[in-house]
Amino acid sequence: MTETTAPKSPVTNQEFADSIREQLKYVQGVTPEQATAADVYVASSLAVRRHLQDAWFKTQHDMVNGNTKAVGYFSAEFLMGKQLENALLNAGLTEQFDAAVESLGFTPKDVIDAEYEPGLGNGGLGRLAACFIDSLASLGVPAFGYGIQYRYGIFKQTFDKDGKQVETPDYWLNNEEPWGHVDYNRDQKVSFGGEVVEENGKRVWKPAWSVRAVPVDYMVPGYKSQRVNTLRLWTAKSYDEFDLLAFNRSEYMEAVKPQVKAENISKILYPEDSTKVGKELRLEQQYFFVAASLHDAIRVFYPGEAKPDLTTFPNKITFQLNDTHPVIGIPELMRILIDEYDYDWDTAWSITQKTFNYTCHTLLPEALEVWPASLIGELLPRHLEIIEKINAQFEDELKGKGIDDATIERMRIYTGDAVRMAYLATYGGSHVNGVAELHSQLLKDMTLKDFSDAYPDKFTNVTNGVTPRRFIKLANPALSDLITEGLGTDKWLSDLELLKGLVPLAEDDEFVKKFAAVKAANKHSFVGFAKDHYGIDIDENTLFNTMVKRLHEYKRQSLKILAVISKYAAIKNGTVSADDILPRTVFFGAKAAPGYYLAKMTIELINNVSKVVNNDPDVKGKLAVHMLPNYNIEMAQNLIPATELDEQISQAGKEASGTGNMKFALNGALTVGTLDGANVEIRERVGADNFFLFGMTVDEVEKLYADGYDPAKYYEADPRLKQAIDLVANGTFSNGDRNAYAPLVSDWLTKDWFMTLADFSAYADIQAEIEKLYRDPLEWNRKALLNVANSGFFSSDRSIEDYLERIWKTGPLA
Ligand code: B1H
Repeated sequence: MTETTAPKSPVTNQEFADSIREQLKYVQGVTPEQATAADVYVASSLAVRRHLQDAWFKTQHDMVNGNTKAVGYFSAEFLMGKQLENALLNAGLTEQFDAAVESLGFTPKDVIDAEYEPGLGNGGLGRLAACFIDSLASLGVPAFGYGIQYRYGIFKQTFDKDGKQVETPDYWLNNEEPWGHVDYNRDQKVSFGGEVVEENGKRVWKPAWSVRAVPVDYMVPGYKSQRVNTLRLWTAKSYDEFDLLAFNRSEYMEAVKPQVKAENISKILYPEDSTKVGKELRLEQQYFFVAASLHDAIRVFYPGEAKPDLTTFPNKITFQLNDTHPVIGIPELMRILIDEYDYDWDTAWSITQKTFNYTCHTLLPEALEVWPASLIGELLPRHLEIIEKINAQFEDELKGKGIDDATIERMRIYTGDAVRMAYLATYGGSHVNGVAELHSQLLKDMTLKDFSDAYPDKFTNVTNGVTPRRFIKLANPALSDLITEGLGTDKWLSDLELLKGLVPLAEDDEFVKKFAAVKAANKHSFVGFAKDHYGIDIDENTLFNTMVKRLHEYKRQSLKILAVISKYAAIKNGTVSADDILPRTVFFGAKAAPGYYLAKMTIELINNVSKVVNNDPDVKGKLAVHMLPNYNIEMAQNLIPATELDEQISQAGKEASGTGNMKFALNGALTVGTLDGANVEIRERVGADNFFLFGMTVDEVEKLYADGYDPAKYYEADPRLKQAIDLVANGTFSNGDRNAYAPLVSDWLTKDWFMTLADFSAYADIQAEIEKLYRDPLEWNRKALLNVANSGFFSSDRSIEDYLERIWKTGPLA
């Protein structure tokens, strides 16, 4: 077939322009004169897709016919960010695009900016999935991303006049979306409810209702790899579009009920992060996408075969479960094999266990999903039977290993009314991995200790990474050019360890000054971005200090804001002389889960501290605080390159990895952080001298919990802390209202589960060290450059190579 010939070489400027014109004419239905930047964006995107089409076919063909096992990455979230610019880069079409749109009278940046960012993820976990599929394609590994095309992504965040978070729906599909290709002919039926009956000695599931899963395909072009993988996101449609009988009875609402019920499944992304949400709809979503994906994979790898030999399935594809959200796939594959393809239990189990692997992303026990068995029974009765049987087999296996009853009791997958998805995943797959060295160790020592004792060989680590294409090349073109200049090659974009070649340049003052100039230019650009997007004025001659991530108590935005308040008080009181004050601008960006009370109150506090501080003439030019609304990928791409000091200050033992920390280090920010998650590995690599470490270690945290933690003691002991908390309590940031933050203050003084107060003094103390270094720009920038040079390990390409070697046992297509 013609699809197997090499993909076309990049089109010329002229061809690209012609392609845009053609799309404008026949797809958009506008003349070049009528076209807006948004039209040109859509036309350009279609032109890029068109260009990639043959490589996409070829990759699919080679995947099915080649001898390399594919990867199926199952994830409830893919936080992709804007597509066009990234696709142009990976396809090698950036220059042609620039020339083409200019010839049409447009500015490339306006066209790129016209894209509406899809927000189909909450935070780090969803962005990791997006980085991973970029790396898989760039390494030439055949892969599918499987997930859900939510109609509404993560909510849009604004702040009301009191500084409270307001969530509005993110109706991203209200805009033309040229990237997703809806494929009605590759649909799957997904069923729910009903009962299981005995027929001819077989258990037969008679579901009560079904929805139609329709795939929306996104091309995932690899960087310079000539490979184009697929991100297949399912959307739920109704089989019973419309109940005409009800309509004819004038029951209009009733008439659309089946449609609404079906479409609700892919309606909205749950805006939770690091907590579990036990909602029926959420389980429906999880089952919906994994059931459709498993059937889809069988269809893809055994085309047209009614009785495929599925014992070969684990040689065709391996499925990675991104956290517990897709774990219902394990009993679903068992059900498919036994009920639909007549395999016996043991064969089915062997296939299933070989096919799945599980990544755990948390250490918080409350984040491990546990579904009520009663709910699974109602929604998926056949799966509950299978889970019961898996559990029985599991207990037998543990007994056979000589494990005592008390331990077995603790390890049960299914006990009482609880089905523990992390345990099901650990037993039901071949490998379990954590996402940073420390995290994987703590999983073995604590969260999944019994399992690690019983199955030590299953456990491994794969430290997270980020794609250098989006987070260096696109986000920071000036730094990219300087790196290429320093290394004499741009190969570092697909082999990030080459950044090591910059280490000697840290001794070259001229190069360090160029590096400093890049940072200054990025700060300058961000000032413009912030003015345009948020209407704020920023003094670029201040230290840019950033804390961006989801709002969660364990991440300790509280620690940062208390330190800011303490600094504010010191300036006001004259405890520091004007000359000693290092001017700083503090940026926060954080969304809070809508139902997370203390997190939302923290946002409100930050906003109101910002109001007071920024309007106080006494601190003008010395300290400014901005809570930037709606932190998303676009903001990250603009703010990270402009940041000089990055905050990674979670309580040790709570942040599984973090990936923002990697993006900042790679963009030449210094980190102030605790020994938590991937911070540990970043510090090891960039060197202890180039990282501001403070705070308790995991062991010290554990000891303090064991000894009995009393936050009030710390409040009394450090006058800086006492003053900061008193200012929150006495209404300084709430127009004199002493009740406004009472719940937060009371939590700090009586509970403080994440030990913000215990770490405050160390955090406040290290600020002096930070400011001292910043006063020596050459030394600061030398260290920042060493962060860049030594962070090549944190490429998601390296993460994927580790997965290939340690877990997936596969590699690139020939
Ligand atoms: C991470 C989540 C998460 N861990 C539940 N767990 C969710 C949990 O919608 N939910 O219910 C959504 C997300 N997210 C993050 O994963 C970790 O906190 C980070 O430390 C880590 O870097 C990231 C990627 O591994």
